[in-house]
Amino acid sequence: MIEGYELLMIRLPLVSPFRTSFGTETDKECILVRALTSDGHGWGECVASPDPGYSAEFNESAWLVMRDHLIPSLLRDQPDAAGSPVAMEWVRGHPMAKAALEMALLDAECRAAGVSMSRRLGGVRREVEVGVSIGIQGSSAEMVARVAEHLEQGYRRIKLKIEPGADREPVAAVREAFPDILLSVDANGAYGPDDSPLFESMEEFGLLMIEQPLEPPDLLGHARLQARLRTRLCLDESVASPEDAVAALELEACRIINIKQGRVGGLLAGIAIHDLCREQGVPVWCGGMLETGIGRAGNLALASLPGFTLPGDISASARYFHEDLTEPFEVSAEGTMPVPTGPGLGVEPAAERLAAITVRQETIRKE
Ligand code: OSB
Ligand code: MG
Repeated sequence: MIEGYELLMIRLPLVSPFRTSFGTETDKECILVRALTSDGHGWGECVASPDPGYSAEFNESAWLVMRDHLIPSLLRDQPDAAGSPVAMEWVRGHPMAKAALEMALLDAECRAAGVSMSRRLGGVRREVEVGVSIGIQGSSAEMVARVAEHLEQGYRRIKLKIEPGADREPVAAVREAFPDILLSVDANGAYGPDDSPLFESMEEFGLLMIEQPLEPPDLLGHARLQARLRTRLCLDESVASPEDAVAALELEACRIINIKQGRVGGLLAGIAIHDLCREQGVPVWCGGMLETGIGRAGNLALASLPGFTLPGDISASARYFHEDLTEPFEVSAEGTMPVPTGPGLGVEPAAERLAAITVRQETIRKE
């Protein structure tokens, strides 16, 4: 039985500011959820940020919709983890809030059954290939230096954030310094329909993909751009559900999909997108949202599924935090990370550490 949920707002300083086309983050501030069940507890991490810059959700909206709408539905309907998306379906939108609650139920069930999350989701790998996402830097020279550091650490794929005014030049500099690496760019929707010449001019860099060049709702624009390019487009923000993935593939708006469990409404929805893409021979990879060790453990479990054939944005704890919330995740010299094998997510935040970074807490219990 689901007895309640605990909501925790936490704040962790980032080792360095992370700049994207939609803003700069200096701290990781997010909601952790703990499902309290008669069989024990389970953790989930909500990938929303303080501001609605990446998508419409943000921490306060997620907190309220969980507290006042989603959790009361789960307490009333008492679904198992697999049934939780249906119990939450009446609430329109809010995929990140829903995903966090589902993750906590999955973790609780897996822990109680002594099964790892990877196994539960259908994972087939014990370790996954990982990449790193590098924020916009002050200069091309700094960008090249950041890339060099991460290549030395073993990362298998480098992704550069770009925005108008910080695109061709830093990418050209990195490509010149490292002619053979797997290199991609992510615009977080910062460009418009008039920017196809820019992307055509970047064909010469042999990019692995261009992630989310245009605004999220613009599937038609992505389809038109993809038709003009050899370089593959990858959608992130545009795919907020399995139905969006069906539409994107049918419209040929992309040739690769970035799967983030939070953005698509949960790990189970992530599996649905994975399965669809696998049937159609479309590569997928696991995106990231600067998660703490809890969310990272979920990402590793998801990335262990067979269709995740490109390195994910799953980097070492040290790339994000001086001290993670869980045991630190590390990247091997070969650019891989082990998939947790313990029950559930396979991680448990240390109570003292958690208390030190919690800025707000509320528990919602079954009456
Ligand atoms: O667009 O993939 C993105 C981080 C926050 C919000 C959006 C994105 C990102 C990243 C970082 O690129 C991925 C990570 O290392 O977690
Ligand atoms: Mg992205």
